[in-house]
Amino acid sequence: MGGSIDLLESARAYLGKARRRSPEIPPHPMTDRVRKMLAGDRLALARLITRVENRLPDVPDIIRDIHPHTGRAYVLGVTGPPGAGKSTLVDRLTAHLRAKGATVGIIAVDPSSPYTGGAVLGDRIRMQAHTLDPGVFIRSMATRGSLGGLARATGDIIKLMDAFGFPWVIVETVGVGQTELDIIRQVDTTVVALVPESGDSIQAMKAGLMEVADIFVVNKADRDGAHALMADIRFSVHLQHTSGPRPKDVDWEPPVLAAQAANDVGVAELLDATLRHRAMLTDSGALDARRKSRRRVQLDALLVEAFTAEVVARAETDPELAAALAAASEGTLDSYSAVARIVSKTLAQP
Ligand SMILES: Nc1nc2c(ncn2[C@@H]2O[C@H](COP(=O)(O)OP(=O)(O)OP(=O)(O)O)[C@@H](O)[C@H]2O)c(=O)[nH]1
Ligand SMILES: [Mg+2]
Repeated sequence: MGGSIDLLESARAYLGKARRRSPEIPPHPMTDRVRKMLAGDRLALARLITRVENRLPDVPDIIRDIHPHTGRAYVLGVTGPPGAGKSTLVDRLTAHLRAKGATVGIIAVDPSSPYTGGAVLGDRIRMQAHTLDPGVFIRSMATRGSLGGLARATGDIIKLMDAFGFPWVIVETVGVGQTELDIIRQVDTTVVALVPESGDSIQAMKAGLMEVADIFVVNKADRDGAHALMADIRFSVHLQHTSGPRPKDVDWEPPVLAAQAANDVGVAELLDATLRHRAMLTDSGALDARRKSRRRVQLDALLVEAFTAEVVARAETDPELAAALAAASEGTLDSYSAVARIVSKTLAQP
């Protein structure tokens, strides 16, 4: 419920913005902040991220202005159960990327935490080796009590970091709820980190994780049970790969690697696997195809929001529309008929 109210609010803000801009008034120039951000100002980047995170009304303008500068970053997702060592892995991966000369933007999302603190604060501490490095930018995000816009906000922050010029953007997220899956679907390569001791939670998460994982890494391989877990995952991965129900756009069997992130063991191999996955996606054309369909999914979601907001706004002065909405909510009219009525009425009047 909270999600759909969110959706409406953001759609209203979005439409409000679009409406205020009449054809004779030229679109306002790029804001100073966007210009500064594109010129490499980290403070401007941080402030733009805050605007996106808080879904302020100028987000559509920001995204429009940065759009020509996006599409260059490679986006890596790291997900897995709480405490699997995701932040430590991201920290070590970042060190390896920095050693190769690449700069890195990091987004740590914790959908379960309503406040910026706790685990997210932990992320800051674990990644503090990089806080003084101008080639690394770390941003933590919590839900602030609503999951509704978190995936979209993450997607928009990826765009900001991309436009800023980071060739690598790494997104860390916990678990596999719907919001996390929506977040992970926006990355190019997904690393799933598991640990020997997570036992039951792995079983519960396996279905969802199998679907999104491009690379598995069993972290804390210094602990008992790592080899058994790796064998178990390999078996499932192979089964899924050879007899999975869905047709695949690429022939890639997710490798299952071992790591001890805290000791920087296996991290170079993890980066190698990521680079191999990236090369495979790029060479096969799948990267382009996937990004295209991702953009289409985002467009469709925005269209639904914009149309819904338009209908709600018009219903305030159009009794027929208001009646159709009310009848559908009351249950006196079925929703298919209501939609047919609403769509034809709305499209008939520009
Ligand atoms: N023994 C061992 N401990 C590790 C290893 N890697 C990370 N840790 C420890 O595991 C704990 C959790 O690590 P994090 O990197 O915060 O894990 P996380 O998955 O980001 O945790 P959340 O973001 O809270 O879900 C920390 O105390 C790390 O030092 C490892 O390879 N071996
Ligand atoms: Mg973490």
